[in-house]
Amino acid sequence: MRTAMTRLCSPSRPCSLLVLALLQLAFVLFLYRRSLSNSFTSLLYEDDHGGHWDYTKTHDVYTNLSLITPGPDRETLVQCPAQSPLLEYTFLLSTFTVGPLTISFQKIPIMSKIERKNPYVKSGGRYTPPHCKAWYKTAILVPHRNREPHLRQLLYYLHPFLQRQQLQYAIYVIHQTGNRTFNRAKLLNVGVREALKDEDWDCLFLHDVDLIPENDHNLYVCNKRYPKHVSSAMNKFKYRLPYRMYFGGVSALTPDQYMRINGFPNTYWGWGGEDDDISARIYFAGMKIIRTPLSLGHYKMITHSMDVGNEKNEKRFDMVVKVSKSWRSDGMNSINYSLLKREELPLYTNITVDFGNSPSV
Ligand code: UDH
Ligand code: MN
Repeated sequence: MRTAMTRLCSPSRPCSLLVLALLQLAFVLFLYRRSLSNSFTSLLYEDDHGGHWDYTKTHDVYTNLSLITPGPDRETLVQCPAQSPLLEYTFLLSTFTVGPLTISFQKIPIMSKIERKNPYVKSGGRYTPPHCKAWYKTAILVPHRNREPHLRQLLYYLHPFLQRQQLQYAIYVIHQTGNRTFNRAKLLNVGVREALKDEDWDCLFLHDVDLIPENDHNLYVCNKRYPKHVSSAMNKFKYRLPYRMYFGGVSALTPDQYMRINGFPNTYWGWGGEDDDISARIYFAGMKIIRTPLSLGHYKMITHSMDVGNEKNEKRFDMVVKVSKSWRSDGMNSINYSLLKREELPLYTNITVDFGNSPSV
């Protein structure tokens, strides 16, 4: 019986055709394997689109924190690696990157427990990696009134998250006292002014107290060119942007970008509108908004109801349409406040300001 080989290779049909077909097959197999391994690595590492993360597989935000040990003399430190090794973990001699974090709000941790779990956080909620020089210095600014349980959740999750990114950072809580209607944007202006007295920060993170990042590859650093909206995919909006210009929740600006937009408006009392004003001033100042990719910008918001003293601002729509006229005069160049207290607490710097006791404006 003639074999397939002899059928294909004969004096009239040289073997070269068979060789060609085999080569083609090998090439197709090679491409197939490459595309498989590409899709595998994009599961593990952030790419330009944020990667494809599996949020059903999560890990503890305190993973690897015990690897942080006292460091040598600060003079001898070298630059930290480009990607923090603390964002990876080793299991059975293989290295894994997980990304998504386990977040639960069932228990509210007490402050002393958070302090115990973060032994390298210094007074004022400051941290500097003990073993290498950080690439970035980030200040986290949290507007606050009457949300202590949320604040404890935020501190519990944010401290290890930031340490694992090997950042130099500090957390500032700007607390509005008095019974005047809440003013989120003005509190953030105060926070920026006060934080910049301490340190030449590379990046300012403006951060709602009730939003917890769900992916540890969502790096808390600024984009050098443009203001960045970070909480692009919040659970309360089904992990999508609620609308195209949305700038609420968590955002990141360099001090230079912050000053170029004249900071945030001081005149939005009560809930809503100030984030749309900020979005508009970014464009009026000749910049654009960039965004953390949706797959990476996942945030869980602690469920809450509307706060007393932060009722909807009925004037917000009228105000937002006038930003082109207002942004140059309402902001960092017009802020006034009375600073009541500045305290270096173990897990954060508390800045208490009084915006007065007069009724809502
Ligand atoms: N904030 C306080 N105290 C207040 C009000 C606001 O600390 O009394 C701060 C806090 O950082 C908060 C941020 O301002 O995260 C923004 O306010 P918010 O959380 O009320 O804003 P959100 O967009 O509003 O979450 C949702 C309104 C609640 C609707 C409830 C429907 N179930
Ligand atoms: Mn909220």
